[in-house]
Amino acid sequence: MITQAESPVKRSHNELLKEANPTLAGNIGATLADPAVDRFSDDDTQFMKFHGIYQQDDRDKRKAGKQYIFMVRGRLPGGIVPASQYLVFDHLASAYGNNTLRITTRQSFQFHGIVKSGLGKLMKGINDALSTTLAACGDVNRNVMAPSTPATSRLVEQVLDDARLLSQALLPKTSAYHKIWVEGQPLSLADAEPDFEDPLYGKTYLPRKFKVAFAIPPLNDIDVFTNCLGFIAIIECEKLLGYNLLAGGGLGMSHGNAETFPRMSDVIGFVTPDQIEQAAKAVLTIHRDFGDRTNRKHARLKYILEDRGVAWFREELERRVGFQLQPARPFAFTKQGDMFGWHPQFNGQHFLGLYVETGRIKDTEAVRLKSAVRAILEKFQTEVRLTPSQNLILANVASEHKEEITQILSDHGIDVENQSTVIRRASIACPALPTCGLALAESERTLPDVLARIEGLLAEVGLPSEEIIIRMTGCPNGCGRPFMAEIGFVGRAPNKYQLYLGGNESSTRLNRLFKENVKNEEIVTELRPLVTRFAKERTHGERFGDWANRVLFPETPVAQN
Ligand code: SRM
Ligand code: SF4
Repeated sequence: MITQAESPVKRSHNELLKEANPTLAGNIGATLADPAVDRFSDDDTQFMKFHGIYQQDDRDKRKAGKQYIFMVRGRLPGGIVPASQYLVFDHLASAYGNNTLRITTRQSFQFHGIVKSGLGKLMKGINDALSTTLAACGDVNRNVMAPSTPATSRLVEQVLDDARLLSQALLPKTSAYHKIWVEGQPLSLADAEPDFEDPLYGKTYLPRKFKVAFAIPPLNDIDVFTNCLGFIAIIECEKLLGYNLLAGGGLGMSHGNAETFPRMSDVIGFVTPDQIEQAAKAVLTIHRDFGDRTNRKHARLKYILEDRGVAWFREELERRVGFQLQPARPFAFTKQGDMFGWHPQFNGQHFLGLYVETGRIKDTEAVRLKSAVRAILEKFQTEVRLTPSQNLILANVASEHKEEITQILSDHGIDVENQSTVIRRASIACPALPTCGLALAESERTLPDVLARIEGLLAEVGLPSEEIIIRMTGCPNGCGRPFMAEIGFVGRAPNKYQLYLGGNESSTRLNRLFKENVKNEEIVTELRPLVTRFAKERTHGERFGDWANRVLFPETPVAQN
């Protein structure tokens, strides 16, 4: 078989870069050690992604010339963060970043605003805390998601273990990361090892990023259908029988490029827990061998599924694993989202769900969330869990500590019983401006105000406590998964958004484009006739997304798992 990597067609620049420097070291170590430069070369920024680092600049300050800053993304399978690690991250964010920790939509942390002189120290600090940023970005498997809420099922911990297993099994084996960031070696292009070959990824890794997630029905909090590879836990009589394997999900698209589109994954079959590693490696190598290495916009696994079909994919997967997948088992998702406030766990302990506005853990004058979490962890060594909706869980809390934790939060401006409104708690925003180089419009900085206006509108039409899942992103890459929301705002141009409508509560349906260019200040005017009709026409208990899907797009049904 001729793989894409061997095909004579013109490969993208990234492919040639990886092939020439398969340890992914580039010139990073040497540039890091050179205090005279404030940035890395364009080629090195591609390698740095595999190390979990993005070179950015503060776009608010561009007029005065580019000021380079770095974003560092952690790798935290299932979003689990022991207290000792969290406290290190908290310190590193203040010492070398912009004094915030941002929870990502894949249950990890991002540090923003790091200048080059602090980058090495921050990276060393993360690794000294026995955490890593390796493969948090780049053409490899990314952070593996899994339900982290301790009340989701008694089997949460078992599923988390499987997520950790795959996270480890799919890690690239290059030693360059350790040499540069832990040992401080000034590796340069002269040290390139062109013969190095990763046992799983080969010399050129994947054509594009690869994403894995686990879900435990009936909760689809991790948006399992949006991942390249998904595992839906099948549980009977409190026993994990195995997983339905899904493949080919992904949301990123580009405006005006019909070759790119959001896609929900297909259900391929059922595997037992001892088969997941083999199956995951086989799916990953299908992407490796058949993905488009000529066009990075068309290189995700989802396009292989779209172009070659499920039957071909299943056959190829079975050929690689050497066994037949069992037929998929029945499953049903009914909801997504997080639990807030205090809740009992199955083991007699408790957890506290904390709302984090747009995922940014920070201190403001009124709400000092960053200081509060630090104070709680310093005193009780509480485990932190990050959720896919960018919220935070304090887990495994003993009954006798609940009151004091509630008091510490209250002293920092957080009322545990009344943390936020239903609309805000169900929302997501990506970072967008000023750090994201791809942002076409604001997201994180504008969503709170947009939500306030939508809340006003809902009160006006007599629905003051209606939950609507609203997500906003600064561009169509879809980092905040807007294409699954009941209302999705997708950045089109400065101050302008596409309006998508019709996602559902269980996140099992893509929404549809309703309007192309909506100015930020016209969002409420645009939504008013819709929510007014919804308030009058909805069937009993019908949600806005279901109403919009039924009424606004009656003749173009989309797949619903
Ligand atoms: Fe993303 C690129 C932020 C989840 C699809 N994403 C980016 C970059 C790195 C911009 C860049 O390439 O220069 C953004 C950094 C902004 C900043 O300043 O921090 C960025 N993505 C994020 C995060 C932080 C958003 C958030 O609000 O939390 C999420 C980090 C997750 C993590 O911990 O790994 C994040 N990105 C997602 C998701 C959602 C998911 O995975 O569940 C998606 C859609 C699902 C998918 O992959 O299809 C997503 N990000 C993209 C894409 C489009 C990829 C494509 O197939 O076309 C890009 C652009 C790219 O890769 O070239 C992108
Ligand atoms: Fe940046 Fe676009 Fe992702 Fe938002 S959706 S973080 S603007 S790439």
